[in-house]
Amino acid sequence: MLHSNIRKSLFGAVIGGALLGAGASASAAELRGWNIHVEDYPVSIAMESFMAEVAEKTGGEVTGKIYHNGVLGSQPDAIEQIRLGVIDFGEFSLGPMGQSIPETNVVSLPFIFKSIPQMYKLMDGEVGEAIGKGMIAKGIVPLGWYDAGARSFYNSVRPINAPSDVEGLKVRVMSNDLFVGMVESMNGNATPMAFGEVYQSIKTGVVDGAENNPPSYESTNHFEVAQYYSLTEHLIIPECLCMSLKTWEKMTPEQQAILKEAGQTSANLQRELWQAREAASMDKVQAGGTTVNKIADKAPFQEAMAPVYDQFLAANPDLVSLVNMIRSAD
Ligand code: BDP
Repeated sequence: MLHSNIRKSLFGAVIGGALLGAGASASAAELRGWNIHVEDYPVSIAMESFMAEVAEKTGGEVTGKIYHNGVLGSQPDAIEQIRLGVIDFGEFSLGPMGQSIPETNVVSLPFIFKSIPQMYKLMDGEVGEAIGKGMIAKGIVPLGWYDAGARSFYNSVRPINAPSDVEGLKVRVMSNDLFVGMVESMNGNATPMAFGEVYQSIKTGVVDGAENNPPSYESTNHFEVAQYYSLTEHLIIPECLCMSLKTWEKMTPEQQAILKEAGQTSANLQRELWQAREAASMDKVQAGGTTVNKIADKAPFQEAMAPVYDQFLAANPDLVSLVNMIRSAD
């Protein structure tokens, strides 16, 4: 499929050049966009609207194609590829970015944000700016912060009401040592694994469960194979629509301004769509047989996961002030 696209665009350029003269084929190549989610997911809809706005406002000079469903590769691989410019843009969770961009790890600390509105406020201000700087230094330019709600544990064995219920469970986590430490702090067995492999791994018993927000738990059908969903809401990890620095540097200042503006518009749209999808997903999983349990007091989970902070802060003294900035915010 990729090959035929490339052939098509080369063919188009040759025809354009031959018929219309050199100036007519000056339009930039079509950008390649990575997305892990299904096409009707809030992220996917917002990305499409971003690209449509960019195409329109640049008068067709910057166009792009978004490859949904993770067909361009797993998230950890795609993060490396966007840094190299093999992928031009994409929508990423900051979770798996932590392995290569330490600043992004501060939002992967359990219970760091007090609420989703607080996360929005901080990401749209100084905290987002500091994290964005770290990303740019590693070749990734953020264009908008997207919402991914809060992540909670689900599994096929038992509801989780207390940290001790995690003991002995095999839990899939995103690729990042922080999440391994988080599960181990409750004596669970953590397995880092690509998102696309989780359904089959739960089904065949390789793992007992995983943790994610309601739309991802639902859109992947994980709820069919892990029917206890326990609302620990231990991680509020923002996501970003971002562009490869290599691609960014090829854009004119006018095109960069359009990309930034469209990134922000798409973030606003995504946040709105997210609210509706979260509610719809909760309905769907419950209708599909999931048992949901709320956690009235999350303090025992916070206490159990505290060593994750201690280790992180000891290993990253330069990030202590950023962590404190978030923790002391209203
Ligand atoms: C989803 C994120 C996606 C991650 C996935 C995961 O939107 O970027 O890849 O979780 O758990 O919520 O891997």
